[in-house]
Amino acid sequence: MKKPTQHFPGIAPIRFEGPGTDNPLAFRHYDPAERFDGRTLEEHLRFSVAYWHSFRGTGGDPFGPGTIQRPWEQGRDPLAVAKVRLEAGFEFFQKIRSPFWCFHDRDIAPEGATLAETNRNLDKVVAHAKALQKATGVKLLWGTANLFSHPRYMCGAATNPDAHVFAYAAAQVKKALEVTLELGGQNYVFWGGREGYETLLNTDLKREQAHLAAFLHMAVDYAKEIGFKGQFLIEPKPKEPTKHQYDFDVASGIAFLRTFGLEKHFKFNIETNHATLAGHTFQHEIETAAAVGMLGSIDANTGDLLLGWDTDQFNTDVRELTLAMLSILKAGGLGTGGFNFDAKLRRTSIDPEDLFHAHIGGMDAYALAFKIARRIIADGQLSLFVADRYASYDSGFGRDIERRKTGFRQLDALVQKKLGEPKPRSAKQEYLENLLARYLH
Ligand code: XLS
Ligand code: NI
Ligand code: NI
Repeated sequence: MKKPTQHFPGIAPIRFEGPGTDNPLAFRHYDPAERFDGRTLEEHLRFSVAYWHSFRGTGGDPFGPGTIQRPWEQGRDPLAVAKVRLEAGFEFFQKIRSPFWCFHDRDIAPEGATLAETNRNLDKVVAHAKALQKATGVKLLWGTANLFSHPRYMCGAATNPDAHVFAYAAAQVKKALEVTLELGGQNYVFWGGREGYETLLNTDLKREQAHLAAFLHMAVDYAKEIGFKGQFLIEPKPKEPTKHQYDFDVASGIAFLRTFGLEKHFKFNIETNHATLAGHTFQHEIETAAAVGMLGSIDANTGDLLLGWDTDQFNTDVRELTLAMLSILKAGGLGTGGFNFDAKLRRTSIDPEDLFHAHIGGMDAYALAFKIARRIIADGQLSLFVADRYASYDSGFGRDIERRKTGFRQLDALVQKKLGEPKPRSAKQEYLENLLARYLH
């Protein structure tokens, strides 16, 4: 048999060499085989590569075209190129030791002249992807449909004022669900990039939100019909490309899902850079979802604090990731979710090797954060502090408040007859920041 082409010649599968290594193409903290509580780190972290950035990203920005030219992007038949590109992708997933990948329907196969032709193109590439998944053991973390790039979606997909566009988007998601099922996808993501508006002068907000809900109900119904059991995920983002997006953040997502009776079917895919665009920390979004049992998956990246858009950089900020990991571990992990590197190379990082450096940095930072967070939890000092801070609710009238067994009249009597003035107690933020720093360094 002919040996398959090596798209990343000279780069061997990345190995764990430990914190002391000076090999830039080795893991320092991520040892996929290391065991914690009977599971390997690979099973705990469930890393995933985002196909759109790592294999469709060209480095283009609003001021200039792409800078990144991959050797495998050659030939005139877009379907043939799509298949070779996918092979390069799977070689990368294996070499970077990523157990999962994620894609949009339009990332992997070109659109045809009609929806039927587009679907046929997709089927051909999906068959190839299925074979590659089987050969490599790499699995699909989630699938999704691109409902934001094509001009037909310029005014939204499910929230488009034209029902014709809604119908087209429905047909597209129908197919994307079938394809995700075919590839054994463990989740399905809705990111509503153009589900929002630019101005209320031309927009019926109430109707658009109801249409979005109808769309999601149809997706739930169709998944049931075809036997897709993966977890549905909403990926909130406050803006970009649309000025006002309906899935602004986790809190507005919860309100939306509950308003329309969808909360049982959805969890959240939380993206670091989307959290910060909404004016929140990454950890805030995780805690908000976890508090209602709706933490689903993570799109792992970061923004640039000096830039006001989704720069989708690889995140190596161990402090931020440790805080996020603390909240994730406290919530019992991500279940069928994982850490998907929805992150891209800088426009100036044009070598195929840069894909490795980027992912190694991200994976090592998450692995280190995971270990530090576990140490913090095992030590128990932080959680003891918090537990103690709320201890007055553990018994007596505090417990009655939590159980709703008391009211204003009783509490008023209690204060006037017994308790008097509360004694303020320091929240000790600086002490706790120093405590955190001890684990980090
Ligand atoms: C864009 C989103 C997108 C989703 C998938 O900002 O992060 O990449 O993850 O549609
Ligand atoms: Ni994302
Ligand atoms: Ni994003």
